Amino acid sequence: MNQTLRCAASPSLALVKYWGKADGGINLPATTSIAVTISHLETVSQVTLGSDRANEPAADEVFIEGEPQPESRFAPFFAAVREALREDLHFRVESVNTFPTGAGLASSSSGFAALATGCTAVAGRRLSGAELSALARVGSGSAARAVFGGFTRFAAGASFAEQIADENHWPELRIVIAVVQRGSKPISSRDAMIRSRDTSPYYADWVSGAQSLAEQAETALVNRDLDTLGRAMRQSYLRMFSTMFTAEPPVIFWLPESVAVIRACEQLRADGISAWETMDAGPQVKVLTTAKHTAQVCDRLHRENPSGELLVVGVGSGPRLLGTGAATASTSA
Ligand code: 2P0
Repeated sequence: MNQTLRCAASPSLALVKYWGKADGGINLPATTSIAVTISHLETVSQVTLGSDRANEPAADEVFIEGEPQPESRFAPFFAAVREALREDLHFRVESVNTFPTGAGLASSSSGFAALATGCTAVAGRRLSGAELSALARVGSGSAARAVFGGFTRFAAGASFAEQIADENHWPELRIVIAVVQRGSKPISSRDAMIRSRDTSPYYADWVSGAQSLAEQAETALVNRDLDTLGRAMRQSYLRMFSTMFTAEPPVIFWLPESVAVIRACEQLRADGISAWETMDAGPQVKVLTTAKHTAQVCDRLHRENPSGELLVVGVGSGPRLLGTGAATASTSA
């Protein structure tokens, strides 16, 4: 009988961005990123273990929201799983997201964090946090961070991310996600990242300035200093986008509604409310604030875009194993 289990993981939202890859390995970051794992949004993956024995699937299969995924996207990851486990195992995976897929809400981070955790657990194995992070990284760079709860650092050139502080470090922190458009983005973040590196005249400056922003952000978040963190965040996302705007051809994920949210955050700050926005490879805007100001932030953003959806989340935990299917990980050999 096949063994099956389910694993849930939440996305890693970069406060200071990973944008660009270093040479020498798969998804090694060119820039240090600082991130928070967010609560409530999750990828839930059901992982079924096959093997090289007869009558069991010999190939890996992945379905997201019921759609079969191209083998090439997952092949390096499954090869890394087999290498880490030193076993010729194969997996069937069915994943669903509790949030829009491929719309710049970091579904690849939660997706590969859930997969790395689920594939190793279903094989009855437990890796260290660093090993799990390195494995998830092969699937997607940002997933290296999502195997941890709380706050993380993924240093330039490193093969795994590390936790800076756990999910209890900053309980008042809230993230208001303004979903300005659902649906997939016109270009994948991976391709946009490659194009920025290969064609933007600003890419080298982006990389050389990133370390200082990461250090400022890390100190600020250790001190729970939202305004200092916010200023480093703002520089990070705007510099990242400057490499996209100046790529050839340019990559423009922003929509008019995204800009309206950015303007609304400026207004909130002018009114004395700490609300600091960031954006990723998509049109959604994520606004960091505190529990005390969340209602005012939501009111202001709702007035700006009455038809837009707002999600309020906090700091989340790392991946968790859910109920099992036909058998549990502990029953495996
Ligand atoms: C981040 N992003 O730090 C940055 C900021 C989007 C903008 O990591 O090629 O899907 O799989 O390593 O992780 C999104 O890119 O890229 C991302 P790959 P990934 O979260």
